[in-house]
This record gives sequence, C-alpha cells and structure tokens, in this order.
Amino acid sequence: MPIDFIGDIHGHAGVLKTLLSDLGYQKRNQRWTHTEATLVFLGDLIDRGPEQRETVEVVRELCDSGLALCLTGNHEFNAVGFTTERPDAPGQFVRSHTDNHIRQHEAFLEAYANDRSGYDETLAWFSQLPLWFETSNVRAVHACWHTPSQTKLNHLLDDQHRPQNRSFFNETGIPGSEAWQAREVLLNGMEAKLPDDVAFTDYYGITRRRIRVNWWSPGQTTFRQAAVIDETQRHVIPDLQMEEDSPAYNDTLCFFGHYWMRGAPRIQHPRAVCLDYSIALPDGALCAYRFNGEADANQDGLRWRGH
Ligand SMILES: [Mn+2]
Repeated sequence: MPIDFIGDIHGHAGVLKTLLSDLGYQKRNQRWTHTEATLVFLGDLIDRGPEQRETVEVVRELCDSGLALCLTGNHEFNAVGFTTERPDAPGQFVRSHTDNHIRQHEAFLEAYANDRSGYDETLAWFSQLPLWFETSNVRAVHACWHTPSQTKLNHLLDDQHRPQNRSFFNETGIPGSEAWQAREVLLNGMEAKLPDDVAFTDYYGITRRRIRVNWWSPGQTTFRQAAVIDETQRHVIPDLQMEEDSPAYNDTLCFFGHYWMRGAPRIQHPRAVCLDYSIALPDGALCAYRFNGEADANQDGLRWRGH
C-alpha cells in the first residue's frame, strides 16, 4: 500500500484539506477514508498559521481513523516544553518563556484560551507522538536522520519510538545534556560551530556562530558549502574548512521537513527528500510525496498545493 508523506503544515488547515482531497482522502459520516493509501505527517502542525486548532483536529481525526501516523516536530516538542518545568532549574521551563518564544507560540495559546481541557488534552496528544518512522524500505523524521542520536534516546522511547513518559521531556529538556543534544539533532537538525572568533551576520542582522548543516548532500567540506541557507545568502557564510565533512546521507529513502525550502518542490537527493516548502510564507506550498516502495525518490511522486 502506498504511503503519503506530508511536510510542515504550520496551521494552514484549508490548504491541508485541499491537498488531502487531491490525494484521494475523503471525510464521510465523520470518518476519513481512503481506499489505497496511508499517511505519515512529518510534524510541525502548529505555530505561525491562522488555523492551528483545526489543523490538529484534522490530523488527529486521520490518526484516529487508523489512516495516519503523525511524527513530532520541534514545534510540538516546544508546545509540551512550554509547560514542562526543567528538573535542573525549578521555575524555568524546557521551552523558556522569552518574549520571542511567547510571540512564536501566541496564536496557538490563543486558540485554546477559553478551553483549558482542550489545551491539556492536545498537549497530552503531542507528548506521545513518535520521533521517527521506519519500515524496511522507508524512513521519516522531522529534521535529521541520525542513528547515533536515535540510539541515545532509545531508553526513553517505546518500540514505536514514542516517549514512554514525562522523563523524555525532563531529560531532553536539560540544556547541553546528551539527551538534549540528540533530540535537537532529530527535531531541529545538525549544526556546526564556526571556529572561535569567526561569525557571520544573517539576513535579519543577527550575529551567528553556528550553521545549519546540510546532512544529505555529498561533497561538502567548507561551512559555506554545507550550510542550509537561501542561495542568495550563501556568500555571507565563511568559506572555511570544517573539521569533519558533512555526513552525505546515502541510506534507505528518508523523508523529512523543517528546512523551509523555497521555489517549486523538487527532489534534491534521491534518498533524502525534504517536504517542507514554507507554507507559512505567502508564496509557499504544502508538499506531499506518494511513496510506492521505490528505492529512489522521483519527481513524479511529489504533490503540492499553494495558497
Ligand atoms: Mn520544524
């Protein structure tokens, strides 16, 4: 049976419903049906967009119908972390309540402002979403497939890669801990620190000392080559040699989201396919891939919808 993978939705329920209809999913008598495919969502259902609660409801209905599985994204982790006190720092939260973090999460909080039990129940659902999906011929994760990080988290997860209990959020919420680093890699992607005394100024004028590492393309040996960044901004990254080359994924076909790709969706690598095409932006798209068991992804498998 084919599997449809769907990238980051960020509160755009209307576009999601259109794409689901394109893919042949129908809601009849309160129940979603499809005769020949199932779904895996790659996480980041919430934040940024206008219909966050509705997005969660649609995805949950599909999961409850037995048609879909939803992975956790960094935004679902952060939603749970926003209410989880840090065991190493009582009174502080795993997702700190800085002005910036509150602003990013405000619309989600607002959507549940008069419904405490709906909010609690949604966070409970988020807190049991799996961190990755794996069969013998396909894989999926929100940001980065990285076996060493998965191994480090295994003792906190059940056999379907779901947090066993709150200890997952406690342990992965201690900044700098081994579990924290492993969770960061899977949900936020790999980063590399520039040499001491080296920094660059990003598009928004923020001084940065780290880059997001492209973990899928081969042949990247400098920070400039390995950075995941809009092509128009690549020149601002120092063209210095990295200590280690970036990983160059070449294993079982893996789908992921997270990276805010721009332009028309395209297969950038036959085994590592990003399905996040920035639906949160006015010219972005919500992107899916219909997987039929092939070893390498092809352009014909991509489906998408814009605003
Ligand atoms: Mn993300």
